[in-house]
Formats: sequence, structure tokens, C-alpha cells
Amino acid sequence: MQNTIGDCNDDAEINISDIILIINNCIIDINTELNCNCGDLDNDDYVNVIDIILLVNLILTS
Ligand SMILES: [Ca+2]
Ligand SMILES: [Ca+2]
Repeated sequence: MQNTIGDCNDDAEINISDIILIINNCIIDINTELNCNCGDLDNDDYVNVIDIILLVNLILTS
């Protein structure tokens, strides 16, 4: 599944739901079925707190 960067639940909006999804699936690693590339905002191949901060900024400035 190819998601838009930041829109991990693929509902065409980037919001808090996507942040929760990324934290649960890619950082806490509850469910590895999610393609975590959608949460890698700075494109360094790792999903971490930096990507969450970028996502929050993206939401706040959109
Ligand atoms: Ca979304
Ligand atoms: Ca990253």
C-alpha cells in the first residue's frame, strides 16, 4: 500500500489520527503491518520522534 507521506491511514487528511497511528505502529511497534514509509517525513529510513515533530508542525501550519 502506497500512502501519501504523513497520511498513514489514507483518509486524504493529515491529522492527529495519523500521528497516533504512526506512534503505535512504527515507534511502539504494536502492529508492523503498516507501511511506515508514510511516517518517514524527513526520508532518513527511520520513523522516530523527529518525524512526529515534523508531522505535528505540518498539521499546525496547514
Ligand atoms: Ca490521515
Ligand atoms: Ca525519519
